[in-house]
Amino acid sequence: MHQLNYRNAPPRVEPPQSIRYDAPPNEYRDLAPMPTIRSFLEQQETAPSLIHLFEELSSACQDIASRLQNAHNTNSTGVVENTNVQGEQQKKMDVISNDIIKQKLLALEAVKGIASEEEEHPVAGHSNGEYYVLFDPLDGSSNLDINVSVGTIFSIIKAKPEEDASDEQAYLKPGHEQCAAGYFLYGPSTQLVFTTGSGTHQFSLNTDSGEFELTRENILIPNSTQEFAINMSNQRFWETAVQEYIQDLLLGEEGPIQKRFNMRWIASMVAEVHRILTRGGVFMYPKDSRAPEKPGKLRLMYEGNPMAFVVEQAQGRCSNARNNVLDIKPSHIHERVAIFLGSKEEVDRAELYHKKK
Ligand code: P6P
Repeated sequence: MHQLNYRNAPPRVEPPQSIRYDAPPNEYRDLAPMPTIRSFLEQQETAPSLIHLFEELSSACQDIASRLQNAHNTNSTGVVENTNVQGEQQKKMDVISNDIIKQKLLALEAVKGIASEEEEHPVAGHSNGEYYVLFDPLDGSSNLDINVSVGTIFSIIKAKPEEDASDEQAYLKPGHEQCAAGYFLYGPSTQLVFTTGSGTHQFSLNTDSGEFELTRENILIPNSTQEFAINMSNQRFWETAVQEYIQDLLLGEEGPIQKRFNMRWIASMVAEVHRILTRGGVFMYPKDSRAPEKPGKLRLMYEGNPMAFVVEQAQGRCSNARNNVLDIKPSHIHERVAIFLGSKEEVDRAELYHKKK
């Protein structure tokens, strides 16, 4: 069992190795408590204001997790009348989750402003705040009524004192400028996965203590995989390069890739990314001829960029099939992007099929 005692821990050694922590039996917990968000980030010498932001965001998402547990009992899985800026029908829990996170973050001195999938425009916070927080409060909420995992995705970028936090231009920084990013996954357990630029790490909510505890440090995505995720019902709308790539995946051993593939599609990006961080794979949401003016379905600022940061810090890749997502210069806050994300070998291969075209 890996030594859990973090008191006077030696400096972290590189290169990172992926470590799964076997929690000590409860009777030993007081001797070697599991690292928490605070103890872990303090050991990484993270700015105290960012640690506090993480703690407050985690508290908000714990609240969301507990409300989701009772969503069916409180008739909260349905839709509300209005549609959001995306033109999508809003779920009650979308609105509730957005309000919980927005209220918690705007109360923080460190937050200069927020942008949300559920808000048409950014909302200014404290004028001296150091950070902008962009988030999708409840991704995959169409799964709520069937009780399938959903999640919160967040991206944190440094603010500049002279910027106007009510102007979306202030938020439009390429993904490689993020200082932190991650997601909360509301499933059989509540998980938090994040990066601050020093690896990608997983914390699991201990419902007894109410603490998120480190359960996987320096997650590494396997370089190759035999599992892909795409919504096959859109096949006729994809670009030729995507059709040919997926066709070759389906040909398995008899095809040019010469190995059998399995397929998954959960229709909840957070769950797909978590599977890929757990066992590898490639997740794709390509451009679609039904909406040729849109580069993809998923949103760059609060889905593509945060997931790209998390995945790249776990030695995977995230591309729009032509460029690294993290290098895209954003042009508006709700901009969409095509996503090819996960095991490096398959993201590289998907790009190659596009280059040939
Ligand atoms: P489709 C959820 O609505 C979402 O934004 C992602 O979480 C998910 O991967 C995708 O859309 C599912 O899209 O077209 O299969 O319903």
